[in-house]
Amino acid sequence: MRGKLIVFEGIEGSGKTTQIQYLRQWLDSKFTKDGLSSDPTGVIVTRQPGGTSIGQQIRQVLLQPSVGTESLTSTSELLLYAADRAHHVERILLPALETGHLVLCDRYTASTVAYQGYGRKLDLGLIKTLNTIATKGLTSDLTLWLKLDVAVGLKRMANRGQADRIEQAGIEFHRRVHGGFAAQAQQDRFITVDGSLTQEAVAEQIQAIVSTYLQQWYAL
Ligand code: T5A
Repeated sequence: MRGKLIVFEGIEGSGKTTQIQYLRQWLDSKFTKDGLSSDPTGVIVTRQPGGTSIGQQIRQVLLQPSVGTESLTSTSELLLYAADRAHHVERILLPALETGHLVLCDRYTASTVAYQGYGRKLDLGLIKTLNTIATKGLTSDLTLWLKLDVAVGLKRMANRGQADRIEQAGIEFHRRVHGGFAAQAQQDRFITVDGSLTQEAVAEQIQAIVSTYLQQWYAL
């Protein structure tokens, strides 16, 4: 059976990385408890950008605060995210899904729509085309949008220390990004999660949503 792709999306500090770890632990214990440890063949956690070794180099160029006196242009930024995605889809996502894995991916195509489309104001039609090329048409089976107020997310990140290049963009940029996620919220299999609650409460919401999908996918 082909695997399934669950994507986590949201603004900076919305809690994606934290929630992926919660979900992974919950899935591991659920599959073991239900005697399904070999079906799916295992949970894989990955991310964009930076889910491959080449992707990590691309991630560094994208997120380091500056390269000498030069800064990336919006178009070079877009193409680097697309390059990371093309490589990651072909090297990690497609092989994992073809061998039946359940994949949890930190960010995917909706981030490019939100950040480069709404945030940088690049052409949404061009982004759609690039996403289709980079993914070879692979779409997520479920996208969880961790919805959070922009100021709260940025405050969480500020508490964590040094900001990366994208985090350093002004609050208006991040508000447009938030609007970009909201604009995608009516899409199929794009589910909104309240990211403002405690970590445990957010994890419970996600487990309830994923449970209904596991029933459809694996008859659990
Ligand atoms: N990007 C990415 C684009 O512009 N275009 C694209 O196409 C793609 C794919 C990637 C950057 O690239 C941009 C978006 C990003 O700017 P990243 O590191 O993957 O960088 O993305 P970030 O969102 O910056 O990831 P972070 O790890 O920094 O944030 P998370 O994963 O959303 O949040 P998390 O879980 O690390 O939590 C952040 C802090 O908040 C706390 C945590 O303990 C942590 O300190 N926290 C909570 N606090 C209170 N209540 C909760 N419920 C909390 N949950 C977490």
